[in-house]
Amino acid sequence: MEKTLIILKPDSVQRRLTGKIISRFEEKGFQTIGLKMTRISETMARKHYAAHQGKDFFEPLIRYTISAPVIVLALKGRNAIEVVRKMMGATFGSRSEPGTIRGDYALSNRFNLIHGSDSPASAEKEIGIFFTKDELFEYAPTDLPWIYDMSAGEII
Ligand code: IDP
Ligand code: MG
Repeated sequence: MEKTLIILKPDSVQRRLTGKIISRFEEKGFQTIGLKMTRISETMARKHYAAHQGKDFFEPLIRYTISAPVIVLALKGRNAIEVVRKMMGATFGSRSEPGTIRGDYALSNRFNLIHGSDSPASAEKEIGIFFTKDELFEYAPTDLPWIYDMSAGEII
């Protein structure tokens, strides 16, 4: 099972889309293991987006990220990183496929509603930036044997 870090960015909160977006992940079968509202500090934003430092969109991206509160989620599920990225859609709202979160709700190439980790290494790092150990929960969802076929002892 893989873990991933989601940020429902300031435009998701301002546009009251957070419930709809979280529902998509719940309905898919992901397990929420951490969730909170927070305001990202400039230091955290620069750390989170360090890979983009020096690019022309870096400073506006930082301003956007800290412009209003966000909701951060840690999700767990099979192949979570790739599946979540597919559900998010392409980076630019103007290019993302209908049926994806950005494709259905975003038009901007910057205000694109959501962040999702792009690799196991960044997921681990990002979950560590946004959640303390006691804000992450280990529990057995009662519907797990209906989300996956676990009848033969492995998870299919
Ligand atoms: P991702 O969020 O799909 O992983 P990244 O390339 O990691 O996309 O870029 C991080 C964020 O920076 C994007 O989600 C978007 O908000 C913003 N961004 C990326 N490219 C551009 C651009 O060319 N112009 C303006 N903003 C951009
Ligand atoms: Mg990215």
